[in-house]
Amino acid sequence: MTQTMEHATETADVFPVKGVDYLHFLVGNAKQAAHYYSTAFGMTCVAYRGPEQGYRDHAEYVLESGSARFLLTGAVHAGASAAAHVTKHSDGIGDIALTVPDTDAAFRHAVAAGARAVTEPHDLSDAHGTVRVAAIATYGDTVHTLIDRSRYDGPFLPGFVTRGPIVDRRPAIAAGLQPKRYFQAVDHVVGNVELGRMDEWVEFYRRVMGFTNMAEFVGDDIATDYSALMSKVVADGTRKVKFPLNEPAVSQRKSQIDEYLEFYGGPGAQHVAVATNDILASVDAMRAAGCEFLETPSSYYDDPELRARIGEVRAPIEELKKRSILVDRDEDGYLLQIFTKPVQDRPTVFFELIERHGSLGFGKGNFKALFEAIEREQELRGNL
Ligand code: TYF
Ligand code: FE
Repeated sequence: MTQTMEHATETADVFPVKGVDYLHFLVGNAKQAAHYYSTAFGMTCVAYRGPEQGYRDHAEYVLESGSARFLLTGAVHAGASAAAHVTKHSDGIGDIALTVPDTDAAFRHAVAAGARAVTEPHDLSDAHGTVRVAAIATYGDTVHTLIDRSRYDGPFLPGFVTRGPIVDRRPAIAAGLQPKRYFQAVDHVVGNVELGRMDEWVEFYRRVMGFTNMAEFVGDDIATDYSALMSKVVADGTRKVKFPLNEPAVSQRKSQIDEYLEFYGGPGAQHVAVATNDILASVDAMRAAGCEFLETPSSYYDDPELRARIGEVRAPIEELKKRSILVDRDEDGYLLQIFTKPVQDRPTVFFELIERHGSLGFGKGNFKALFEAIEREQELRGNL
């Protein structure tokens, strides 16, 4: 009886989400960014809109890899809104859009719970149908667009036209030189917020979206020892949408989060983790295309404690070592992960590739090695 009641309360989701709809990158040069995400990330261009379609302000490219979708927007004149975002932040993520079953209900709930309204619910239509969109503000200049696309079957959103791949990877795929897809989905999107404000944002996602705190966190103990950051993870009821939130921790060194906040010009999305089912092949292809990854010292792999802890994983440890791929294991299984260096000149947004084998965590066992690698980069930049 109690069981059933509890279950009933849990499933009465106040803010149901189907997943991350797209990540909106506002960039200085969308044409070149689309090329980079095609070549270095193996993504496929599927849609476009710009001046040719009567949109006078921006050129916008939609790239996909499995269910992961990036919208890349560049200003085509100085007064366009993307230009202001880029002037302040450089290339960055302005919108973490969520697919919802009912835009109006989600928006109403969010605003009643204290979220700032950015765009009131409205319809967008073209020959492919109608989508209903609205938007609310989150940390910094970042927003969450809320999209119901159940009545739409076009290539992306009304106004966009179908556009083919920017590079033809078919010969390389056929020759076995490149994986068909380097990743299949967005696993999590991390936000950096100001010192002392992490708990407010955890509370925001609880109140506004009904997200709950996942067990994984970086608390005071780890923060003071080596990480110089605190972190908590919020997720929707299905755990499909996961948002870790970081704040700087007070320590002797300058926190990597402080560095981000300084160079981004405020809070924002720090990294996007994409889920891959073959991290070795993906890393090889991305490296071959010029993507840079953080390096892991060989001592990480030679540590007998690590070897004992991780046990058997699906690839020989030597193969992971060659590529700087990290391993972590918890009670549910294990994961393989690796981090890129920042993907623009500012030390801000970067990516993570993650291959999960049961583990629902974020690589807690790797935090020390990872944060030391990030600090080596900070030092090279003169920001430590
Ligand atoms: O998403 C995570 O929690 C992991 C670890 O600045 C992490 O990817 C946490 C904080 C950070 C970099 C990586
Ligand atoms: Fe991560």
